[in-house]
Amino acid sequence: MIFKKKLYIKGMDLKQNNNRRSISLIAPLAIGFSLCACGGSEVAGGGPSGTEAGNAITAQILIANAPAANARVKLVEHNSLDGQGYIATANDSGYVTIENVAVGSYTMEASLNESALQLPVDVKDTVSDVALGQQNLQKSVFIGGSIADFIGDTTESLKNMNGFVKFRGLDHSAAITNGKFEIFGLPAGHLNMVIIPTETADTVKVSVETDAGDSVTTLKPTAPESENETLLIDDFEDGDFYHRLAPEYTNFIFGSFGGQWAINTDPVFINDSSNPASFTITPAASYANFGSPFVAVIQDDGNGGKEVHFTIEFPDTSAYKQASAIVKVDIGNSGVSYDLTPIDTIAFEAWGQGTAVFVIIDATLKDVDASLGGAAFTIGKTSMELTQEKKKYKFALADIVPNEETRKSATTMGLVFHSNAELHFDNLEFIGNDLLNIWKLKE
Ligand SMILES: [Ca+2]
Ligand SMILES: [Ca+2]
Repeated sequence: MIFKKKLYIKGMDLKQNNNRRSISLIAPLAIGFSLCACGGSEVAGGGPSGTEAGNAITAQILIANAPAANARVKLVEHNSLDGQGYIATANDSGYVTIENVAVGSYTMEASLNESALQLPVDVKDTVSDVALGQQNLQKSVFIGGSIADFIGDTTESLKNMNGFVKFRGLDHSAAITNGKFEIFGLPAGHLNMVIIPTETADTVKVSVETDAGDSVTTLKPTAPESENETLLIDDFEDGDFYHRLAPEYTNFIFGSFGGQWAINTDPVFINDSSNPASFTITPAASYANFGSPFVAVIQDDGNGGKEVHFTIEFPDTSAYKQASAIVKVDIGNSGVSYDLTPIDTIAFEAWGQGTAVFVIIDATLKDVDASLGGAAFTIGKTSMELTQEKKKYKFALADIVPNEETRKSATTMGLVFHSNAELHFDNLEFIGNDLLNIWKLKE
């Protein structure tokens, strides 16, 4: 069941706006509709209109994929609140035809027993037919209960209000008595509901999204869909080896902050051509670069910004089968784990050549076999084939680390390589809710 609440109250307050009665809203619509002069005309289901001039709306109404004989069909102007319109009945084969329909926008509702459907129908001219094809009835929807509960408004006058509930474009209405109402047999889908008090208050409009068979008693205003926030972890524009939040949320210790980027290799040798166990990283990274070898691989992105960009060549793989390299960032302080629960999705741009494995690591894990090296601390991973074209990756944290408890302790994330590669990398983002809590709860 999906609820989307679009509630507004005309004027500011239901209690105080006594002057603007609902009739002022309803009347123009009612007048507009009366020009249609079509209410109540019943057209039996049957064949096409032959040589007669005029349009026809045709459909075959089904229930569980069988003809819905005698289904009641009504065509109501889509903004209308009075439920008046064209009426027809499906024949034994479920076919229904409504002829000579005035130009306009309508909602077609079909119903049979406890099933119903609604369809928007646009009639653009008075000569072209509108064929709606086969349409299946679905279990209808119930809306009811207490108006105050339904719209989540505890205003006193609403609790005991009297009035009517109506639906735009549909022939459904119900009385509200002492704040209570019940409507059965509504077609599933988007329902534009209007609450019209008999006195002392303005109309209230709500739109309700329903699925077949729903029983709706509240719009659940307390649970609006929370907007996800996106937190940029690093875009490398500052050219340093800390992620963007490191200076604020990590400690300055041993001459530097946490939240550091690094490239680590196993075996540990880099750019030593005399050592057969050495990796070659280009541009050449060394500890001479401002204290971190990582700074060297932050390069111009060709569009006025910066990105991580390097190639890595592995040592002789016949001698070092287990060789690996990782580009990684500590989430916070070195050696401290963080609860990643606020993260829904981890996103970044990556492209280049070769295979990378995106990993999440908890280096605080104790019960691991030290001989396995850093890989033993991996709590989640997913493989990615780098493409020549820039690509935005989005990984749901729950997919990478399915165990909820495991997500609560992580130190590091990064990309692991097991063979030669070229990597472009930029714009690491966390997407979720209350993302700063990852760090704040550790303060
Ligand atoms: Ca960038
Ligand atoms: Ca940075």
